[in-house]
Parts: sequence; structure tokens; C-alpha cells
Amino acid sequence: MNVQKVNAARAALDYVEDGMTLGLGSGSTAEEFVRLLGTQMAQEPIQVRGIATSRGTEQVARDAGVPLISIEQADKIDLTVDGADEVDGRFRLVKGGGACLLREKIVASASDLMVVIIDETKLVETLGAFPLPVEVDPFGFTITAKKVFDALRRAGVPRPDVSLRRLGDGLEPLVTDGGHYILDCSCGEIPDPERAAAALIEIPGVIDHGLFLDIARVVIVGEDDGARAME
Ligand code: ABF
Repeated sequence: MNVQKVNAARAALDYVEDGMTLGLGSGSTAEEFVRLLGTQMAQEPIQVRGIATSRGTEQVARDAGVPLISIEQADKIDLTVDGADEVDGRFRLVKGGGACLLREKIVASASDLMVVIIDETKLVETLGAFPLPVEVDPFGFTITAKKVFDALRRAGVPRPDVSLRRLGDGLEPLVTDGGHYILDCSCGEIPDPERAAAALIEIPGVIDHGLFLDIARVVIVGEDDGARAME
């Protein structure tokens, strides 16, 4: 865990208020936020409850003593804190490097506020250097992959390279918490994220994708000696 991620996670605690229902993101930075939240709750009498976006975050929350509820029990989600793989100047995100994008997007989109916590390496001029994850149903995924390739081409990505995300040994496909596959789409650059998102979501077999557009309202960038919040 680098110091910038820790500083970003710590700064996100300022957005937590007593009584909140929180969306707890996935990935190393979001997990650090959960650990720091547990420590704060042990020191101050704030009561919050979390909705985990992955089994990994669920375990970190249990270990940290952060009470959890299921999303069905929540009548509202006040704040979601989550990481990202890329953030551009309009707070458009690429997420899903951790294969948790579906639950992350469901929770973030249902939240009154989404705060993104990153280190400086995640800030980009243009999205796309990080392979865009697309979550697809396993049924007919090779047909879906071809349609994903065509959709990205139509959206202005010259040479997308679409590949099935496999487990470490390279043989078995990774299966998400939701029982789906992930296609990683190396785009180089995504010149028109809105156009790409609209084209992808129309494809039968595509469950969702890692473009988070018009969702993040605050981006906290960790620095070596602190953090800066951009709103
Ligand atoms: C998760 O955090 C994923 O959507 C994203 O890929 C990941 C970023 O990982 P890290 O915080 O470890 O850099 O929300």
C-alpha cells in the first residue's frame, strides 16, 4: 500500500457522518478506507453501517469491526467511497480492474454522493490506457466479444484488443461475484467515453462496463504528504 493511497483513504473519512449508510468500494485503496473507518469507529462514538461491493471488502469490514448490511436493507446510501483505475479531468472513471465493477456501479449509482480515492498515477488526460473491463454473461461470450470489438470501433477506438480475463493459471476464465465473465478491452485511448458506454450497454450479453460516467462528485488524490480533494 503506497502512502498516497493511505492519505487519500484517510482524507475520505472527513465525508463520513454519524448515522450514515456507506457504500464500501473494492480494491486496495477502498480497503484501506474501511480499515481506517474501523479504527475511527473504535475511537469515536459514530455509528455507521456499510454495504460491501465485494467479498474481499466484506471480509476487510468484518475484520475492522465495521457493521454491514445487505443492499436490500438500505432505504438510502448516503456516501460511497471507492477507488478507480483511471480518472480524467471531468471525473469520468474507468473501474473494474478488480472485477467488482457491477456491484460497485450499482452501489455508487444509488448513493447520494460518490467519493473516489486514488493516488496520482490514476489521473489521466484521456481514459483508455487501462484496459476497459466489460462484464458479460458467459453464455455466448465469444459472440458478445466480437460485438464489443465492433462497438468500440464504431465509438472511435481504432484497434481495440478484446480478451477474456482468466485466472492466474491462464486457463480458467475469471468468474465475478455475480457469476459473469470479464472482457478486458485494450483501447489505448477512448476518445468518446459516452459514445462507447452507450454502444456497449446495448449489446445483448453485456451486463455492464467499467466506464463510470456522471457518478463521481468528489475525487481525492493522495499525495506523499497529504491529499487534495477536487469537487
Ligand atoms: C476498485 O478499485 C476497482 O474498480 C478498481 O479497479 C480498483 C482500483 O484498485 P486500487 O485501489 O487497488 O488501485 O474499485
